[in-house]
Amino acid sequence: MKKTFYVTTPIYYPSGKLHIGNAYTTVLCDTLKRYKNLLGYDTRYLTGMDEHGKKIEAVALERELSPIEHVAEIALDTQALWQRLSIDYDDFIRTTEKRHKTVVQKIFEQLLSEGDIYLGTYEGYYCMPCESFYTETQLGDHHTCPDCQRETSLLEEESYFFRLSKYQKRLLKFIEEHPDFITPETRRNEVLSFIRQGLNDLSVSRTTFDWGIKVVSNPKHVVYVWIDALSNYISALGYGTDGDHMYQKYWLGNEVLHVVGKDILRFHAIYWPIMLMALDIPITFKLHAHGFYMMKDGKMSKSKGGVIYPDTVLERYGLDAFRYYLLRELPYGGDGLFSPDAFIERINFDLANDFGNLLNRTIAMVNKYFEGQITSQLEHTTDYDGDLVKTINEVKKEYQESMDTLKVSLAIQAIWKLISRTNKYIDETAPWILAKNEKDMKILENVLYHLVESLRHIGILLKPILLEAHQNLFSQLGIEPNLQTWESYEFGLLKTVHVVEKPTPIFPRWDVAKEVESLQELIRGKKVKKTVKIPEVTIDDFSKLDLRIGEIIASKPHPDADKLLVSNIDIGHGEVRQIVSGIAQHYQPETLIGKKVIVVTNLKPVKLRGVLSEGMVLAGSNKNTLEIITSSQLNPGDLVK
Ligand code: ME8
Repeated sequence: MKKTFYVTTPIYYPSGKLHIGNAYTTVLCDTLKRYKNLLGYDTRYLTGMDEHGKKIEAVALERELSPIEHVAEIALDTQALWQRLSIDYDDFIRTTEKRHKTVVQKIFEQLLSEGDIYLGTYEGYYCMPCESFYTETQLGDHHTCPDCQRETSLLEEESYFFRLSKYQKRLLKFIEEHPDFITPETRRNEVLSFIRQGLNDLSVSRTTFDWGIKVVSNPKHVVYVWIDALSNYISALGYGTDGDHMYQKYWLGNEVLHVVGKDILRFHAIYWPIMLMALDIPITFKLHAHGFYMMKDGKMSKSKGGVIYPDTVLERYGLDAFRYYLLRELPYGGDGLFSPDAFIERINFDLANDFGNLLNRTIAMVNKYFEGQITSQLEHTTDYDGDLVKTINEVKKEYQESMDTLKVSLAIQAIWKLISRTNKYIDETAPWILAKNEKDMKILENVLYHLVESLRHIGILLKPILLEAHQNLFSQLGIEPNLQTWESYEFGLLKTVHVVEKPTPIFPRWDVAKEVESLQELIRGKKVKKTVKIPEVTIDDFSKLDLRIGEIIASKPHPDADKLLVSNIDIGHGEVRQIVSGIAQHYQPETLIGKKVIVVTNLKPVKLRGVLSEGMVLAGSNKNTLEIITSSQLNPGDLVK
């Protein structure tokens, strides 16, 4: 039977578009899953969205959407993003799903009936964006939030509390007895010292909003974020239901890993294991809390801007460049900078020069000297073969040790050690000199064989990391699938080589100054200057539009959207159209009556927030104002050309 590996990301808040920080954790877990697959594990990867809470409700309201509409939209966007990043997740849980709610309600009632949860009152300073209560001593000057520096408000409410204090000793003992439960070690120490200071009982319900999972036995309360959110790791496996085979297989299987950022370490290292203890569920997971990617100007936040979004980077530089940078640049245990300069330089140096060139040169030489085909010629040795093979073997060990301890950046550095060693092997053996002498042809063939064989090993190690480039490498070198496996990581298994005729570079080199500037503009939130012109249209394209004068005969606010007005417009020849326009912030409906406007009459009808719109009214705008284009002399039905 295969060993099992269950890996999870945090479930992200749909409070805005996901940024590269969120993408980092998701890519990291994807890489770990692919690594375990390479080793032959049976893997399961869970990610998802944490969709409840006051803040999400507020963001939805701001967008004039219901919370469920808002979260559904972000969940779709997020899944589309993960698809673009080739994230190989097996399940995407949303906390608004029934399968999750049922489990949370069951867990809450069980904790309540066993006395681990009790009813009390809570008073504290509440920060809405952070969804956290603080005591007065934790606040900054002017009662501001210690995390985000925004204003807090003093709230008192009835709340259920979870008896963390009861489990303090047991948790401490558990962590002390399991030295690798929390990594890195510095995080483990932080958790230990936090617990030693004493745990306060935790408020786990709210009555001040209702966008959450209701407490079954007291529905004026909703379950407050952490019991709801943390349960996702087992609700997604069907825990507590009849269909719990995934729970049996993966939670009670061989390896369970929660990967989180340092920001939510405490919740996962303290609340979650205590919840499991109270529920009598085995703590099978290990917890890894990584550091943060920062922007030059500070922290990334979904709501504050000044961040960089994965889609824009992906679109321009491609999947592998983005994955490579994320995984390579964040040091184990520490924070890292997302810097445009370093990003472009890594693509140019590591990917295009060191790696891409090695592949290109190797293929070019096999074509030039042997018409694309060579066989193993191990008896025609050079002085450098031994050291190259030694590096191939050493690097495998280093890579495996690093991956097993979640030091992915170090694993990548090990691969680049082999890439450098292979590049050096070209300099040492100087194939172009060997090629000058007929008697050295066998040695030359042996040298090229070593290069291809080394690249094959590099390809195997890159499988979890560079998803397109490793396939490209195997196909350009003509490596069969059975020699792309972990089991085939052994020098000499390749017997014959037949490379493509024309190598295609796998990573383009970029102009550093130009790219850095456009990345910086993206970060500042500006659109990159378009180098393409606005596309031209012909007179035939233009004449497809039917533009006519229309007279507004009635107008009223849209029943469900503050920004929209619904108008009835006479477009001549006895025809009246209903048209919805986004002009409510600029016009009172009654002031529009009698205005003669330009209407696009042959626009396909659509429903805008449930109201049919059969055309469009033309308006001009700049950053200060918006104005409907009107006519004084013309009449309804007159053509505009
Ligand atoms: O905390 N660098 O959701 P969230 C690296 N819903 N990783 C980063 C990052 C950065 N700058 N910023 C965010 C929540 N992350 C809760 C989780 S889990 C039961 C509930 C990553 O949307 C990192 O993994 O705020 C961090 O822990 C997570 O996104 C926070 O995501």
